[in-house]
Amino acid sequence: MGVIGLDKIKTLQQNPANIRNLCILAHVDHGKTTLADCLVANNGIISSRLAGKLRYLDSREDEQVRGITMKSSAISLHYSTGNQEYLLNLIDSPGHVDFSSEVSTAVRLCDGAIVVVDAVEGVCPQTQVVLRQAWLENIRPVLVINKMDRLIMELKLTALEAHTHLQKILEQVNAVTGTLFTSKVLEERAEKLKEEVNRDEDPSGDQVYDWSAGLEDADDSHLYFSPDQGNVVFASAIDGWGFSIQHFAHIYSQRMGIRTEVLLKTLWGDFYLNTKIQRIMKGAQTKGKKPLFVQLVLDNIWSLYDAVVIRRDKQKVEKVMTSLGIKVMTRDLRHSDPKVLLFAICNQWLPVSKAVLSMVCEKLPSPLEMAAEKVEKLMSVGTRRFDSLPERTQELKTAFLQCSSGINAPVIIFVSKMFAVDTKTLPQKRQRPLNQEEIAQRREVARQRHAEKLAAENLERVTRSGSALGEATMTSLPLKPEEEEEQKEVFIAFARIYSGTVKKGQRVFVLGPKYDPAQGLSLLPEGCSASDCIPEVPHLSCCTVENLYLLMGRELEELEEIPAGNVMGIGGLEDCVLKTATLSASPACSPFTPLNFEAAPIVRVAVEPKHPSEMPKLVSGMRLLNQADPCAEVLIQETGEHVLVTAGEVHLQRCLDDLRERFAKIEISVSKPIIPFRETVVRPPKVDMVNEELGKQHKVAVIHQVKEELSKGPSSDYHHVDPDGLVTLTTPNRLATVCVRAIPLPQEVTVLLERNSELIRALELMNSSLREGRAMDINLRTLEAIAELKDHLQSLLQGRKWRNAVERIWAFGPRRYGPNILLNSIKDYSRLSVWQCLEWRHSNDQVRAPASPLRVFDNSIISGFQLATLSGPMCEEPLMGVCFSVERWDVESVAFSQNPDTLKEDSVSPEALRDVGSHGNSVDATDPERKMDASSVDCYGPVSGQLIAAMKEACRHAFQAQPQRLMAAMYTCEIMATAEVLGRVYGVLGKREGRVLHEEMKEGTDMFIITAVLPVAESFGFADEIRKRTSGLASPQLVFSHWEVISSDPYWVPTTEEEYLHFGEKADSVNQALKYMNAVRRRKGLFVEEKIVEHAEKQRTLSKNK
Ligand SMILES: Nc1nc2c(ncn2[C@@H]2O[C@H](COP(=O)(O)OP(=O)(O)OP(=O)(O)O)[C@@H](O)[C@H]2O)c(=O)[nH]1
Ligand SMILES: [Mg+2]
Repeated sequence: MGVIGLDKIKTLQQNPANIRNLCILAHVDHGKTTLADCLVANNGIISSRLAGKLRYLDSREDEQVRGITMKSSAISLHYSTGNQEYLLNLIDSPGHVDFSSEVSTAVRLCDGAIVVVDAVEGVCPQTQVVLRQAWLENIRPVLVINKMDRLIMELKLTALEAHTHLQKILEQVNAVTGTLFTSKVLEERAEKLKEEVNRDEDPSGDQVYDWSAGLEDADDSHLYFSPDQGNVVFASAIDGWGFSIQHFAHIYSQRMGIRTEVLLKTLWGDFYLNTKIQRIMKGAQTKGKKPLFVQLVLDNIWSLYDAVVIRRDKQKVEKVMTSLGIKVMTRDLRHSDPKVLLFAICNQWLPVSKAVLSMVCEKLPSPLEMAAEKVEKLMSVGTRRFDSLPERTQELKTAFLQCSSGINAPVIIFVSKMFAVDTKTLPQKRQRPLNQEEIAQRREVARQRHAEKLAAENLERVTRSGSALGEATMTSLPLKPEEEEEQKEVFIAFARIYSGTVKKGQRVFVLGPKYDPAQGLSLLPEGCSASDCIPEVPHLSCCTVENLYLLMGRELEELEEIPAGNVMGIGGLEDCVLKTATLSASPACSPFTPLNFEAAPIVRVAVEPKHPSEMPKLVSGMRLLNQADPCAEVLIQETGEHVLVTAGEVHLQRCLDDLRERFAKIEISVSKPIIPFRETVVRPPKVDMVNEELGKQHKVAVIHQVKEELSKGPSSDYHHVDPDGLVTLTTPNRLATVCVRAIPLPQEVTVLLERNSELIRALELMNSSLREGRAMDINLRTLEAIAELKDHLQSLLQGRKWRNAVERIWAFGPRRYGPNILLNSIKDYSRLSVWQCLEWRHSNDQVRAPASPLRVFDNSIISGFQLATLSGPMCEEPLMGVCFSVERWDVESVAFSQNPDTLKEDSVSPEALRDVGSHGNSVDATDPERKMDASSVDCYGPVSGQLIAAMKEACRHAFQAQPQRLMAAMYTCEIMATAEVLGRVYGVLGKREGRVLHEEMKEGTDMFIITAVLPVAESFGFADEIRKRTSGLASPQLVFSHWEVISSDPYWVPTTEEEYLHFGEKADSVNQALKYMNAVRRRKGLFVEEKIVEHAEKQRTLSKNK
């Protein structure tokens, strides 16, 4: 527990004004955990000699071995400055992209963040990501520029050069926050303007003025990082030093008699000291003078490094030490490694912990200062607006803002993740030092036991009967199950309490993400609590807070109660909380918005136990893993395979290790990663495979041949394919016919749909609630976004082919929000458009669909389309970027009689109604043809079902009638490498089908930054290979970026004369798309057309070379 007692922390927890909840964020390896070590050492939890080497918060073995953090973990620290004492709940987060979900769980619980940037590498991709995450959660950041020693020792910059370099880094960081800020202000301004436009007749005059005024008026001073604002610390965590310019301003104001305020303003910037007139002047750069920062700050550090590490000048070192008033132990002074001496000096002169902690206490907000905007954001889920929530829910906002821990304050807690710990490490199981009383008690128990034993022995000697023995063995038996239990993992919820005081044993409501407070309040009796017996409410359950813990890195301390504003661990929730949850004592509370995850899980593998009998263990292990990881997903596929989906290779490795060693504890075998593909169609190519333009004649020949093949195939009287790709299909009972054509969507449209899938999902939800006549609170912003999406689609879908297409969109798919479109091109069939919710807003009235007999089967067409887009004909992967246009659709009137829905519809033709007999499906027996139809219906099932199948098949055939392509998932990666290894990096990229997008030199260093894209299919082992080939100098991070069409046609066979000449008759050169496609088909157990060995004798000629 360190030097600070638990009691002290308990008292500090009561005073939210002096609590800081913060996390450390950065790109991978920029030194977060090392910095955390220094802060932890300041509390005496670890020795300061080990600070930076131990990486105390990396408590897992694999974290220590690999040297990267994989889980975010929290520790409570104490810091006192002046007469104030603070409690800091510090969360260290991982920087590797694979674990960015852990960052999301950390930022949610914090009010502030320390953003760490490597002084050499500067702003890296993950730095931008974490800055954005901090921004999205409205938490205030401060900056630590770490690894300053590398500027001296590695880059060998002079102090002046280092100053310029640091300025550039600050500019880069501020540019990122600047963009985030501007976009937000402009968005808000645009909103306000819109309102003004509505009110004002002619707003054009002051529009421009208002627009710029928005940016200027908005207070962004707290937002930018600048040393004179006091929110930047320069540090070298490994050497134990760090400072803010405040520190030096205080020193020099005493020494030089300049006021501190003046020094604070001038120490960072273009100022210099004019020694002649003893004044600080502006314009150091133009006059070629040393800026103050270099002269008064950096020069001192540079000369210390020079004396201690570079020249090892003992006398100078001693001189410096006496001038700074520092004493070090002789052991350190004589140590063979100069870094030890350096650490000893720096740690006393400029202790990094003090610099960082005082900045944190001064600049980061306490839980009392939570912004109202943040509360509203947390409480309004999805499309729901804050002001549409029930009044009692809105009142809870004050509870958040007050952060009161009084008895009347409702308990509100958010659990951002569940983490597993070994039961052995729980404080309940840990041995504590005993106090006098306990020792006396134990002594008494031992004495009694001894006496009993003696008595038993005596008894045994006297009676010699078996019964006494039997009893003795019996008493020792019950120990065993306990031992087994010891091995178990328990789940602790990683949580923060926003209001009230939570007590051990308290009952609270668990609000699921879909819980609606309005519904809850109406169903529950007034004033009920979680301990009452309550009626069933959807997405609401109750649980008991069994244990409360203070999180202390590797250890936990048990607490009885925790007041508002603190980060904590809760035990006993594993049965009611899966990954995240909102806990509250009041059913009026609304669930918090879900966490923002930056990376979607993409790498999937199938796992199975080595010994089939251990399947149940694997299943329960996978369940635990799913709960313990915020991002990993566990699925059971229709084929019965157990699939694990992870964010990347490193994450996968960690999940598998966890499964093997902690959760399932069995040997497992793991399939090769399952690589996702998409299927699409493209426009017919203009050139052939040898880049010869396909002339008209050729084209005709090619198409002719292809069409011939097609028509030879499955075409029958149920199914017909036109030469231009229009597919006509009739249901087996011949009652319904659909004509469908597949058209490739322009790429921009696909990207737009893909990016807006959440919005489309919201649109679909609104439509369905409109259709069912349910009232729904619709967020105006969402509606605007939908209208914007519609406009955007309209602007992208131009040309004759797409005339009026946006209005005619019937559905999106698969799953109703995917990147494929179903288009209604039927001449005389009108239906409600997917954009009906937009019109609903204007008319404020239930929109009625135009009457049409076909409406009854509308859903069958949509379902068929959803099925077709979910798995395509190439290798049963989802489709992407395909538009299916339904051009004709006939349903025989007799079909309506088979559909019981018809009765409810008022729009059906009278003829159809007449057909409905008294026995439901039976029809007029006097008509012989009808009779035959009816019997055929019986054997093929209901018409709606047949129509689904027919539509699905029609889509598949229409798809096959176009040139088909596979789409591959692509990663982007940014690789930093020195010039020497650049060639090898290119080599590895080339071998794996990667493509370099651009390459630039990082300013001030000899590093190149290469941005490249790489197919996911080729990425396994990529990071390792790069690291090996470059001797560890370059290490890439892969982030999923987009889907890309693989240009080669998997079904390609040579058709033109040139192609025959070039590729030969067999054309068996490598076809990447075919290779991928066959691999997927093989995995799924589908038929793979393969030539095994065609001309066996030819192989002999090959071996002649040997
Ligand atoms: N030269 C130098 N190296 C440092 C400094 N701080 C940390 N390092 C080294 O940088 C490496 C990474 O440090 P970590 O603290 O593990 O980095 P991290 O940001 O926690 O990394 P992840 O958690 O994996 O994202 C280690 O080898 C440290 O020794 C520093 O100030 N100077
Ligand atoms: Mg770390």
